Amino acid sequence: MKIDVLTLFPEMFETFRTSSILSRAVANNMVSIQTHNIRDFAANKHKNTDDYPYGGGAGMVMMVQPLSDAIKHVLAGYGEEKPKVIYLSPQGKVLTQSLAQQLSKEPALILLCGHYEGIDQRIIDRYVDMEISIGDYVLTGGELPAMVLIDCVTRLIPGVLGSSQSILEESHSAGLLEYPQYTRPAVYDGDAVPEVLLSGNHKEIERWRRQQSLKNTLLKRPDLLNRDALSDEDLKLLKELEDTF
Ligand code: 4FV
Repeated sequence: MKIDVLTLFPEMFETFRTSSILSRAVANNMVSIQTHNIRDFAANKHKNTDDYPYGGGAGMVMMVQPLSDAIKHVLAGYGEEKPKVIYLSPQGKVLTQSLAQQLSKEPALILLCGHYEGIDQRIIDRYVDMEISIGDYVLTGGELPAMVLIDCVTRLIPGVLGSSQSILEESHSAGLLEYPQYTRPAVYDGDAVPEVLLSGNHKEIERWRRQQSLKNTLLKRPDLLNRDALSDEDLKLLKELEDTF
């Protein structure tokens, strides 16, 4: 996957792109992340990229010319198949695991990072295919949301993560939260790992983990628990659980 990021702060992506799983994916040419400094495309004498909002009001707005030329420059690098242009904004569709799965199938993405009060609406009307929000709160810029999106999307590209198995089991992938995890030592400061996990009885372990996922989801994110989508086995586990409450 090729990812082009349009930002006023390309340096923010340096450490991000060279750390952990992402750096390996980049090294294995499974992902390429190219940052473009929007200010490099500013055609005004002072290289300004923001200006006062028409109609007055607080704050500044990112100007249409630098953004438009930056987007056109990146799009010029693509043939027929244009990449999806995504603007990170609080007005966007909230990012979820299923949206991340959908985006992980795209050959290329262009991510637009806003700042100040936002960007000139004409950029959204003319170039933006999708607005995405990482959550209902306001940040100072779109860079962190862009990194969040890159992280959760690229790790879903087959081969980027060591085992695809772990993706299938993790929270949100199966619609349930994950089960508790433990590793050595078996007892720490008097706290022991649940016996079943040391039993080697994989059927029992699977059953315990499934019940724990149901329990975590019921207690922490009941909004995620769609009983109609649960198997009879899960409903039995859930009933057993609720009987203990
Ligand atoms: C945001 C979010 C976000 C709004 C004004 C940048 C800021 C500033 N982006 N999910 N939440 N963006 O708060 O994506 O331009």
